[in-house]
Amino acid sequence: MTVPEDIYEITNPKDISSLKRALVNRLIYSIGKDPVETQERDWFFALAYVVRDLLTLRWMESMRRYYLQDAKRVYYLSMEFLIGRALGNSLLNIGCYDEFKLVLEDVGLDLEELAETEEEAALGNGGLGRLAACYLDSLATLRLPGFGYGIHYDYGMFSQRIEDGYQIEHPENWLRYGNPWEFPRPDVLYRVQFRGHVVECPNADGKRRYRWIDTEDVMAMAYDIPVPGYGGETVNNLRLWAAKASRDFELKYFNEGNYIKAVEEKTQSENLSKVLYPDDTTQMGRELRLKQEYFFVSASLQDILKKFRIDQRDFSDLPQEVAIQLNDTHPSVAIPELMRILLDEHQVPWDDAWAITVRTFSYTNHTLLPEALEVWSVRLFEELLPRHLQIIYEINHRFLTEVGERFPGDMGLIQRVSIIDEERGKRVRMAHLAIIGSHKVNGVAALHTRLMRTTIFRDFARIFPDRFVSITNGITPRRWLNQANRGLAKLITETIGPGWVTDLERLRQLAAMADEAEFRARFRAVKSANKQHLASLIAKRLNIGIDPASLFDVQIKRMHEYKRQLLNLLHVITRYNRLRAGLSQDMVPRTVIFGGKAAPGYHAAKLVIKLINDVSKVIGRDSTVAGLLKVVFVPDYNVSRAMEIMPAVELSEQISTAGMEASGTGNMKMAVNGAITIGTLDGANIEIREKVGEKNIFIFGHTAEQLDEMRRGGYDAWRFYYDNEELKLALDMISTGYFSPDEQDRFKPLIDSLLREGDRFAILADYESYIACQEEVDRLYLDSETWTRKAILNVAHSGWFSSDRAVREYAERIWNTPI
Ligand code: B1H
Repeated sequence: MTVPEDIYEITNPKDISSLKRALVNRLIYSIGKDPVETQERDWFFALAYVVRDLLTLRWMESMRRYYLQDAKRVYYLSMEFLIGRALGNSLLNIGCYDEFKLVLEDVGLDLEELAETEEEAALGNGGLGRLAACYLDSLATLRLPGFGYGIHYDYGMFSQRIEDGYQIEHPENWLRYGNPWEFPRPDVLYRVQFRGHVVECPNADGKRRYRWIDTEDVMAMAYDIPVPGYGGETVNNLRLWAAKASRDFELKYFNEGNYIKAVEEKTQSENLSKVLYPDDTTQMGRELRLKQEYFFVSASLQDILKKFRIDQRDFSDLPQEVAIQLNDTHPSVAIPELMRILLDEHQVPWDDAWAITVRTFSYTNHTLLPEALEVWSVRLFEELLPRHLQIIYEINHRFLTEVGERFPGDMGLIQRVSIIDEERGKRVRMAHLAIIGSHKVNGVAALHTRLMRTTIFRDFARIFPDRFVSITNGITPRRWLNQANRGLAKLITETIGPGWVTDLERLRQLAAMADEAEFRARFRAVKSANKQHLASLIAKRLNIGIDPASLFDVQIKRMHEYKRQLLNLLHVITRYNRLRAGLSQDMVPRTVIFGGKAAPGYHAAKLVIKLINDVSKVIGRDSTVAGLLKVVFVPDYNVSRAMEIMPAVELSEQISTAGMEASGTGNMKMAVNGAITIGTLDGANIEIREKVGEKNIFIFGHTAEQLDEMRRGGYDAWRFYYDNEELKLALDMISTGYFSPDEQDRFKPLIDSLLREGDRFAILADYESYIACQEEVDRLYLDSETWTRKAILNVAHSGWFSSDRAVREYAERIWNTPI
């Protein structure tokens, strides 16, 4: 049916009075509140519904367009989508921000304030989840038919409170008041099987056929969240699955007359999508996690194949019509699942099924850290997914046979590349499965990809030389510059026009402006206003006063040993000692800001949070350094906090142990917001240096190769300790309770890990050059014109880090859906 245009409530989204009517209508008819007695949250929901309505029309148009174009679809499968708040982003993307601001003023409300009432969708841990959200934004902006699939967690990332300096985790019930952006789709429901067993039954044609029976099933119900591209033309979809009990349980127990038991079991199976695992870059190997993985993969594949109209089409067309990107190995059970569907449900011969599968899937690796690589015990796999284990064995058998033929006599090779790790009690190595079952495997920065090919996946790079590619991560300029930093966005637009929002390389035109004193002054004024704004937020929320004129030195990211927040603290303590020794000449007043969550079971990381807070307390109470040094830990770092902090950063701390941070993306956000990086030659820092120029970045520390060599020669932690008096002093202060007089050996475990347990993250080895580099930072900051010039050049040369560039590369080099 066709809908007459004049029936739409808002015919012109620039027409303030029709927007206002729509808003009040939503308030009355959707929320059920009288406008004369309405709370801020009601207005937020009313507004969100109006915006969603505007998105929905465009969303339907986009879907129709894709259908008519019969375009190849891209599906991004991810356990995490760290979306953040949606209101401001949606308004800016559809170009109605100012209009709605006026409408709200009309009813006595402030849009920015109202936006704060939105609960953020924190369905992710950190970089990996935020990357997925940035890529959805770029897919829509580039008008690509790209769809996210993930899990509709009831509880996303925990919220962090700090009590007595310690992290306390609190569950974050983000759906408490409902999610105004999502459409529940009770009619989009798929059955997902677990457990049971496999039987072999001969087919009519005499071929063997396998059936997976007597399973315990859970239903997956869809929730759709619209994803608006910039300009508002295209709106794509993120589909998240929630677990619903299947009716089987109920019938079984009801028949036995056990009503309570039936309801209990129902709750149990619905627990599957209850909570996000908060274990960034570590694998926990828990049964529920594997269930979550298969649950959303199974539902997504059923949905993808339904849209492909599987019953009317030839499977061999699948790779021309569909590309599926696996965001790390978390969804890699999709590979045996597609095989199972093709083999068991559609009787496709193995070789054909395998060719289709490999051409359809591609896999992004996000880390080389051994503790993050997913492995599942064969026993658990067999229990939960017996048919998949069989298929994995068959994939492995065929693969190893081929390898044996190509590299005869190399038994070590066979063992090393096998999907099954036989050494530590038989485990399924998901990365091996993902590599073997994908036509492309990508790393997320140049160094990361190189190390992937030469270290952990060296054997695979030999077997599949063309399979490994590098696609450096990117960030969306819509959220991270246009929305988060309105002041800088305005200055940029006034200078080079608005085109940069969808073509970030245009920022290069700012390079020439770096030499103009007037532009530098305006740029400095923007940064200064952003710093003042952050200072006022910190004053309001934490009751801490910081000096907006001091250098804002910022490390915000997950708490992890490899990210080396402890190295940053060693600099802070050294600086403190120098100031107290009266060495304050040439030293710039600094505010050192930390923010980040630690995995709840990660004791070392949690202890570092406590140390930051203890150091902050001691320094804060010492009047001799007042106005010269301050340490602030910002609690509950999340996407919203990031958007507040990024614009105010002057010094971006990217100080991971070389070779350990796959890419980093906060580094890009800060550079494009006019911060200067202090960092190691790690992850995307290397490419940031390449783009912004080595004169405009502070690089220190050992390279990955140097560390490797040092380790092979035997790493002598004590030598660094005895050779550097300032380092020795800082370490002794920590380990002897200078910052924790109430519990003197509180931090001894941290120091032991450095001195007695080999300093896995080379903090001691990099201390000296870090301190020297920080001295250079001070020198440069004293010359504010030169500092500003370099900061502008950082903005001007960060255009390449747009997620639009990254997504284009995926489209061209992996998905074969060029733009
Ligand atoms: C990254 C993860 C990750 N790498 C396991 N790996 C997780 C692994 O809950 N889990 O099981 C969660 C997350 N996350 C990050 O990905 C890298 O450390 C960053 O360097 C990188 O920028 C980011 C995006 O590629």
